[in-house]
Amino acid sequence: MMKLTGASILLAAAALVAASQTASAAEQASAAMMNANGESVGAVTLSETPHGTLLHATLKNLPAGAHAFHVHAVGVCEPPFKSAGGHFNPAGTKHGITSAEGMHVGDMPNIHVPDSGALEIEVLNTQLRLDDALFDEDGAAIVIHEGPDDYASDPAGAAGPRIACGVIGK
Ligand SMILES: [Cu+2]
Ligand SMILES: [Zn+2]
Repeated sequence: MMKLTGASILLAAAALVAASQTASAAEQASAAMMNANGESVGAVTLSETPHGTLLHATLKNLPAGAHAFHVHAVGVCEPPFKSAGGHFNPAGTKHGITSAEGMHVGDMPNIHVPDSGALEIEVLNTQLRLDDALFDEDGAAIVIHEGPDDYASDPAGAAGPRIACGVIGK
């Protein structure tokens, strides 16, 4: 007959906790979004899945209309956010969801902000991983532009100035 001592029960409990931590250790990251005045415009959480990375954006205080929504290559958000560099593009391809020579890993569909200025969306970026390429020495950022991405113009979709930025951090 097996005898469970207090110590073995504790060990079993510790193993269960370790297992559940592994299960939920799916990589996660987030970005606090701010506009050029340094005001919060919400946040984006990023969760790696077996099929890419799910971005969940809860946004506010944005101008109504269509705006480009990208992952940029540098994790520095200093207005006017040129500091965030170009689109995250580890494979050295061209820009654009509709471009045959595209697309960048950082390219994603436009967001459409209603008159309230608030929007909650989820988008799956099937190419993005929360790996060492994203979290390289200079980091990465989420950027929202004044205009929509035309999904074709290299290198940035002719989306105009950058109106919000958030450094992606774990
Ligand atoms: Cu951009
Ligand atoms: Zn791009």
